[in-house]
Amino acid sequence: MSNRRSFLKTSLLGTSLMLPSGILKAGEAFTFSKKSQSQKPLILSTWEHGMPANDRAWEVLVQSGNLVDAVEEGVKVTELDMDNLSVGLQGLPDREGIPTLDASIMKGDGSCGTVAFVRQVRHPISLARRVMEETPHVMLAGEGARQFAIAQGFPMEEETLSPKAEEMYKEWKVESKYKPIINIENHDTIGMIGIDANGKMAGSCTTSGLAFKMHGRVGDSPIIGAGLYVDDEVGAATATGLGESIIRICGSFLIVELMRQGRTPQEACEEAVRRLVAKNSKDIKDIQAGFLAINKDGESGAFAVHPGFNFARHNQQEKVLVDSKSWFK
Ligand code: SD4
Repeated sequence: MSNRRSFLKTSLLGTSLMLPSGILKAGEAFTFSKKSQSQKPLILSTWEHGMPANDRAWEVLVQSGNLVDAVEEGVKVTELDMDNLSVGLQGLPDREGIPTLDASIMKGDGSCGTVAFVRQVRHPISLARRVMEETPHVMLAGEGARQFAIAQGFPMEEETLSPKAEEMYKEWKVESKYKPIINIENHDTIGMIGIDANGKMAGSCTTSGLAFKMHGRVGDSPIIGAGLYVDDEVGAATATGLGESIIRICGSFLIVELMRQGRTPQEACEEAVRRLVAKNSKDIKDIQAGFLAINKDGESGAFAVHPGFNFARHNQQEKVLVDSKSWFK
């Protein structure tokens, strides 16, 4: 193991110095050949905050060779990002003014752990990992998840809203109307999927969920198969956007199963969006959802319902923010 690790470390370090970084504009996404897409290791994350998260994940992968550590540590950056109002305790609260968090982590061998509707925990992704590694269960929710966090020595945080969240909550209370705004406040969840040099895969997903949701509402992010799914035999997928629309089609599991049947990651993401649009047709103009996928050859894909979804992609050649294509133009 140490030999493999030091080899991985050396080879990654050698190339990481040469990584160019930048932003691909809409239309440039996926114009590269299939061959150039096929890169291992590879890390993809949703949205622009995926860039610093991927940077951290890449650094951990280079240093340790451990992809599960990488996807956990990567999204922890976003959980602490005070500018992100959809991830972590600084996220926008539910309609009672309480931030409640959802997270999941999964390995390609089928191991997984998730927490839902958990309060006062700064790093729900680490709690999800403890569920995976320290319990016989897959999912803990609400007060039970919080008690488990205390038992595991996680510090409990005050439930004071971040200044920005407090301001927006006060504004929201004036009318108390719930209407998600496409690509804004409600869509900043981070989903991260990665494949290492040996073809092993892992993923993580963490969110404070929809702003001003009903107390107790759980989205797709902690639902294995909806917000995240990873299978070393086939590939990995993660989702962002209106969780209800993603749960209805078991989005991430659907994408992995489509890849199992021979679709490319891009084709699988597009088919999942087609299905999501069909199952949510009534409100589709107000629903944003986006998917990311990787297959076991290191090819990747992304697709969204509406324009505006982007994602961060890090491999040995580049670290870039890419605009996803979408169903509606
Ligand atoms: C949810 N999928 O709770 C999350 C929200 C989200 O980017 O993705 N925001 O429904």
